[in-house]
Amino acid sequence: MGSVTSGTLGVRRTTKFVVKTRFILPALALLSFGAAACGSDDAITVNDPWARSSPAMVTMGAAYMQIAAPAGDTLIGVTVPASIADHAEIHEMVPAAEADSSMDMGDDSSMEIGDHSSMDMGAMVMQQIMSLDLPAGETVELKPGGYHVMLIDLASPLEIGSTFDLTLDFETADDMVVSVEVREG
Ligand SMILES: [Cu+2]
Repeated sequence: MGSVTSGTLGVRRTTKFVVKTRFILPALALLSFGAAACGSDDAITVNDPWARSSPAMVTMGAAYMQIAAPAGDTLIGVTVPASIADHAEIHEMVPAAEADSSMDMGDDSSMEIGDHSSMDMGAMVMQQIMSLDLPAGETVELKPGGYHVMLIDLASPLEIGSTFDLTLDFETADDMVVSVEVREG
């Protein structure tokens, strides 16, 4: 959980590309044995971090990105400078019916037909999750309508073209600071 300066990401990405190209054949050979031995290839990569611009009266913001952890990891926290927002949370989108339900685990007979109109098909609500699993070999996408980083109590509106730092806290890997670009939502 050491700190990483914000300039590191771009350098790391460039380096990774070169390494990957040069060692692609040995890497494939290793993969055929089901083992990835090259430590530098295990580095987590974060692509295209961006945030929606926020209207003047809105106090919450959302940030998105794609995260790949070749060796597998877990995102366990996100922090944002106080000059941007009070704090940040990891959120997921779930069907409203699921979020509201009182743990009625799929017992069909208990479904009362015509009882009420709470079954809003398609309605989604967001809720906080304490961690986001990053399975090995997969790219986890944070995007509108899915997982996202919620910025709570914005200090000021997020303006198009501005950038801010987000620190990603991983269970295994070192913290990573990414520069988030504000774009039109
Ligand atoms: Cu949210």
